[in-house]
Amino acid sequence: MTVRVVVAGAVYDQGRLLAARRSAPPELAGRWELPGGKLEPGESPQQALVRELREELGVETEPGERIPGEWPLKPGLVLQVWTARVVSGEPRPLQDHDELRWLTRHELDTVDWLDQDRPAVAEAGRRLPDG
Ligand code: DCM
Repeated sequence: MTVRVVVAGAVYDQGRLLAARRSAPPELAGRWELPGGKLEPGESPQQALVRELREELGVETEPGERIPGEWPLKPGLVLQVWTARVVSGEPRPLQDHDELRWLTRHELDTVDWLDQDRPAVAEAGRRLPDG
């Protein structure tokens, strides 16, 4: 079976990490994630991330580094995470999400993250300032 990659962004701005609450599908709705989506054929993970964040949030972003690790989502689908920063626009929940929050390091546990995102969120949190 070919394994498809879902790429998600640990999007930083001013010492905070962006969390997005899913509105669909029903089994994921209400849970929080690092926004992203599936790679299209021929795309690099960074290209897919920039496209997904543009489609879902209406912002232009610049990918940074890969957060080490790869997490299974369901058979045939794995999650990879890259850091990114917003270079233009203000994120808005345009599709797939109904709320966005910018979280400081100390606020990371205040939302109900999808289980499969938790290791990446923990790793992303270590890159946030202490303050
Ligand atoms: N997904 C996830 N965690 C993320 C991003 C996506 O578990 N940070 C899952 C939800 C879907 C699949 O990946 O099952 C594809 O995502 P989307 O529907 O956003 O394209």
